Amino acid sequence: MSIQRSQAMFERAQAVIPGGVNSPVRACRSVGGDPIFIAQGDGPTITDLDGNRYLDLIGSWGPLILGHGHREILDTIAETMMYGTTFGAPTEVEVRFAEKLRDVVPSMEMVRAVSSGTESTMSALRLARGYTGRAKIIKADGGYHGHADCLLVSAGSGVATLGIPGSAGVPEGAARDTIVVPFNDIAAVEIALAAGDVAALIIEPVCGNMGLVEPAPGYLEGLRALCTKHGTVLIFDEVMTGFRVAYGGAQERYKITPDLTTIGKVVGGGLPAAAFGGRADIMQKLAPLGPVYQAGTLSGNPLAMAAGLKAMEILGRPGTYERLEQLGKRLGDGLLAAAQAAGVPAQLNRVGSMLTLFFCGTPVTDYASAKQADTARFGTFFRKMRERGVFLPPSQFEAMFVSLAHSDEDIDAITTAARAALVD
Ligand code: HOZ
Repeated sequence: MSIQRSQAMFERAQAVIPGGVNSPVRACRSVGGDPIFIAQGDGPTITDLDGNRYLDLIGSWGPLILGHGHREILDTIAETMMYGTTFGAPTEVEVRFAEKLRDVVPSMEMVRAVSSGTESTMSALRLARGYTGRAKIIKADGGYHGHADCLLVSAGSGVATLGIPGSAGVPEGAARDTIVVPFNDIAAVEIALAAGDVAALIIEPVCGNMGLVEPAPGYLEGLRALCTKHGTVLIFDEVMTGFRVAYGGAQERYKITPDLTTIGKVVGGGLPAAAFGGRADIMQKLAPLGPVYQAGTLSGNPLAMAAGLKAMEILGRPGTYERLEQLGKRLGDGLLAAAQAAGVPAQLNRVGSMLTLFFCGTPVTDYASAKQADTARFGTFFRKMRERGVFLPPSQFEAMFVSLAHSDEDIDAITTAARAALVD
């Protein structure tokens, strides 16, 4: 397989874009080899500049739960754009988007739309601090909530992928009020909350940014009870899990009601949209009603709202999440069987259509155990899968995403490729 055109484009890109990419993990540094440049997406596949076609398990890191180029989404965008692309003034579609979110995720009594997951978590934290009058926040070791200063502490995703402890440029003061606890360790949260001075606990209810890690039974219930006891705002970061692990996200799947929710990816239907929302008494602290400032020129952008609303409508059709569960299970079972057949130590963590194959012999329940995985083996696996026409996330510490556009045959082709990649 030749990737000559991608390589030439990567050369050009590096002259004008730092590292040649607009988001670091895409550079494929931790897995070795050059990135491919994408020319086109179609259903479950993407095609690169050299004409190579791949079964895609990134799905733009989660948003494309319907696959690439879904006809109804494209038609919606085309129809909407004929009326204009942005106004910086309210539109009806924003109201319908917020109403839909509230209907599907009832804890989001009020909603504000933003343009990215990072904006949603950053804004939710400021709101929680403004509401409580407290400064401290708690996050999980290896939890990733976008790249706001106070959240780039022991963060997962790209920071974990590149093996760096945090980020230069984050002032000491911005990180001083961030308390880090191990995921799935309720006792650590209890200790951190004891002084009663924590504004918010922000958590991915299913971690997706240290690879996929499921909450232990009782963990989310424990967080809910402790936050209520200490007057701390419980924020579920459902940017990855929203409309993914269930229609109503992880909070529906695990039956836990957070105070605030941040959501993104799927809710933009492939365009840049995200939102945060929650208890009306907290949300009413936002300007112009309250003293907490938050704003954005492209917030509630009509194209993104319309695409997201259409995606949410399509996902509400009968059988959607059963099908995603079947596909996810088929892939997870197939990948684990491939590793077992090859005699490679592996753990398969999966919730619905999100999954990670960790190359290690012991269960992965938090960031410390995720870091036991053999990242060199993952790099080899990534490259061999790409040579066989399967596009995996280029990091051991990210999740694979299955879409409704994948067929059983696609999944079987992926596991067949894995069998070959793991023995060869
Ligand atoms: N690392 C982020 C996902 N967990 C975003 C990656 C990207 O878009 O390149």
